[in-house]
Amino acid sequence: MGMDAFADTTAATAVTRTHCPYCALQCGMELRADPADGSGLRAAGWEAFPVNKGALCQKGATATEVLNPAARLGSPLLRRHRDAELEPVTWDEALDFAAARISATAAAHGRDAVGIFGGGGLTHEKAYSLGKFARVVLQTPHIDYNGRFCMSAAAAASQRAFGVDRGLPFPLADVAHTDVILLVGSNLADTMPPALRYFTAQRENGGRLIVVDPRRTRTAEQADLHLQPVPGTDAALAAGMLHVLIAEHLIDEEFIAARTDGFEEVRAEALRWWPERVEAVCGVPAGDVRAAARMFAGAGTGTGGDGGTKARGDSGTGTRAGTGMILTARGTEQQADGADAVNAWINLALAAGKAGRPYCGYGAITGQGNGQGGREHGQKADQLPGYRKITDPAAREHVAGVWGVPADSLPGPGRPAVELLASCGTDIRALLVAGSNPVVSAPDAAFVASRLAALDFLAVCDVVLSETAALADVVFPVTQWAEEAGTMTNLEGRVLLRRQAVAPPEGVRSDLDVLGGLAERLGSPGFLTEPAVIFAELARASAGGVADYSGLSYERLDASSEGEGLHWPCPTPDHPGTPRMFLDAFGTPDGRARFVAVGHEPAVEEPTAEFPYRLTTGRVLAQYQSGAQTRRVRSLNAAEPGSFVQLHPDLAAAVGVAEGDAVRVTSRRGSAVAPARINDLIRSDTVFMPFHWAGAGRANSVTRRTTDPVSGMPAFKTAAVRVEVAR
Ligand SMILES: Nc1nc2c(c(=O)[nH]1)N[C@H]1C(S)=C(S)[C@@H](COP(=O)(O)OP(=O)(O)OC[C@H]3O[C@@H](n4cnc5c(=O)[nH]c(N)nc54)[C@H](O)[C@@H]3O)O[C@H]1N2
Ligand SMILES: Nc1nc2c(c(=O)[nH]1)N[C@H]1C(S)=C(S)[C@@H](COP(=O)(O)OP(=O)(O)OC[C@H]3O[C@@H](n4cnc5c(=O)[nH]c(N)nc54)[C@H](O)[C@@H]3O)O[C@H]1N2
Ligand code: SF4
Ligand SMILES: [Mo]
Repeated sequence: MGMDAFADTTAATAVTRTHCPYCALQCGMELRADPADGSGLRAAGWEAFPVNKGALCQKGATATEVLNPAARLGSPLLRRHRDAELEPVTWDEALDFAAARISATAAAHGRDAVGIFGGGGLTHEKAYSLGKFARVVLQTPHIDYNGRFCMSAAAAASQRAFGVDRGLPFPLADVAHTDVILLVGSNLADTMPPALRYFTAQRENGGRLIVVDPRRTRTAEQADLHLQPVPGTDAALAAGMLHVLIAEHLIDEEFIAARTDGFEEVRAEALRWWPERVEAVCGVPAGDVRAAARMFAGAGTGTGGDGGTKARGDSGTGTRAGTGMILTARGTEQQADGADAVNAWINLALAAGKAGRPYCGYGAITGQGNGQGGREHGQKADQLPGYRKITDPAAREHVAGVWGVPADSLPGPGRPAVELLASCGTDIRALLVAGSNPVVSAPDAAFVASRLAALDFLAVCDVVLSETAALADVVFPVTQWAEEAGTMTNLEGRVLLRRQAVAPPEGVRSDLDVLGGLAERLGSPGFLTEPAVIFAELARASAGGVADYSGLSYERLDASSEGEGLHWPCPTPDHPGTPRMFLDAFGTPDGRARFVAVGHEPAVEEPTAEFPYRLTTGRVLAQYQSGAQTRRVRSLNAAEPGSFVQLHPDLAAAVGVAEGDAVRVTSRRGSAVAPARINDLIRSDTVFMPFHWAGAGRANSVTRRTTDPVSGMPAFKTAAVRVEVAR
């Protein structure tokens, strides 16, 4: 089968089944020609696709608007010298200019002076090619990506505990059959609306939901029990719940002995976290800590213990007695102790024996469209394809063999994202950005913008003129989701084929063509640019790795796309894929899960007299990430036109702010100003801002560059701030 099978650009009545350009749910969608729409296409849910079953959120439903040529870049742009404006140029001129500047930088300052910043929304083919381009063409160690801001803490924690990081080690649909869910720092009602149905089904089946979030979100509204901790104190809360399990003999001694190591040290630490002490640190009433622990263990809630399937809901399937899951997202992970906090939650799941068996386990809810796949195939500073370590001699040998270069020519590990951006303009002199808009989304964004401005050369590949592209010397206008074939791995480790539905507009080329064009000019002709061919090479490069894709191909993915799909690892062409991991053994060398002894570190930046409150940040339903795409969609912009500051009536009264007033939120880094939204859905010592906007309302003007030492994750979700009326 040739490439044409995946590029359906023909009849006006044709329906192309593909996947949403945005989040990690990767909802299946059907695109139909619609001459009335500026993009020529209309999106609808794809009923047979098992994850979203026909549902789309409002972002997915309006995603075709960003295909409209009127919304996007149509030609390469070039800034000829520092004080010049960006002007349209030909592709050859833009590629020649960029290649010349990259060569000049490497000649003057060494190969290490050139860096790449990628994105977790890019297809595998793009992410893999960026990694190969860095190591083979540029021969620089310096490549990292925005996934560092997103999933890195949970990834590091899963590797420590289970030896493997696959966001959900089971299909999302399994949550409907687990008895108790502990959902920590996720507002999935807004961030993955079609996923909510599985949580609703779980409660209809007789299950219980506990939500941990400093805000009473639409997700928390669904919970049987909602705990509202002080931001940044999750590790202490998890230790307190473990304390209760130990004190009340609710731990699973048999499971701990049979399947895990390291409990003794963790037990000793947990004994120091009695519920009243937890209340003092986390602001969660001791009684709620006890109730949550008992509910999670399946004790004292009327659930558990009947030894079989409970069919209490209409669906007749019920939840399985004694099962439970802990799911985390960015609230608990984007902290200065993010990996430790996640391990504290994993410790709780292991102690309760709720892992490594059906309808049990820990999962991280991955965020970006290819957040999972983007961290498997070499776009990360310390990594080679197949989720291999770049420091592992056998991994280097294998991947170098696939690439046809000597293993000792591959550079070593580079710097994690925050450090990479901070070294721009000093030892990094030239940077290529693809698939991220750090001027809006990076922590301490004003500092980051100043570092980018200090570069000798910045090139950006994007669909639109993002705030970051606007700073560039060269902007490459690229094709996006429905205009090209590519593969993605969703939050369940399910590998998906995104099919092309429409021809790209005039003047636009793929990121893959940009890399191919630069490689040729930098003396490495023949760099692959065909997605299906690149995927075949990626599959070979991943063979034998943790994330083994070697049994996958475009043909297999195409054929499997309406069924369960194919979950990695999938090591041979007849392997059925692995929807559920860890049922027999965990991914560590000896197959046993590890308890990780973690303490509770204070949030590093504790409130002071000058900065007495905490800022936490996150998302709203109608905007996506830095907003580069969704701020260009009319209906989404009408729904959420700008930033805001959410604050409790008591805090508003204390600082003299009324509804709608312009509020200034100031930290040691800087200020953001946005209108007040006053309600009692948030703790009275904490304010919340979404991060989707540039300009005065930019939340990341206030956030800090402090990172988690284990994973490099920035502490986006706690900063000490002052709050006042902006005059
Ligand atoms: N609409 C929309 N959907 C998206 C995205 C988007 O930008 N917009 N982005 C996608 C991506 S990349 C991601 S990563 C996901 C993120 O998905 P989520 O993690 O669900 O989103 P957030 O809003 O960042 O954070 C979730 C919650 O964490 C809470 N929180 C803050 N501090 C703490 C804390 O200390 N502890 C705990 N337990 N909770 C805390 C916040 O109040 C917030 O409600 O969403 C994906 N889906
Ligand atoms: N304060 C605060 N800040 C945060 C967070 C938070 O919770 N709070 N969350 C963090 C998280 S989890 C994340 S994931 C980051 C995300 O933040 P960013 O990394 O800025 O992510 P996006 O806005 O999705 O940027 C993607 C860019 O790529 C472009 N694009 C789309 N498709 C393609 C393509 O195929 N090729 C190329 N070259 N470009 C394309 C889009 O137009 C857009 O400009 O933000 C982080 N920042
Ligand atoms: S939930 Fe995520 S994947 Fe599904 S339609 Fe919305 S943005 Fe797209
Ligand atoms: Mo993310």
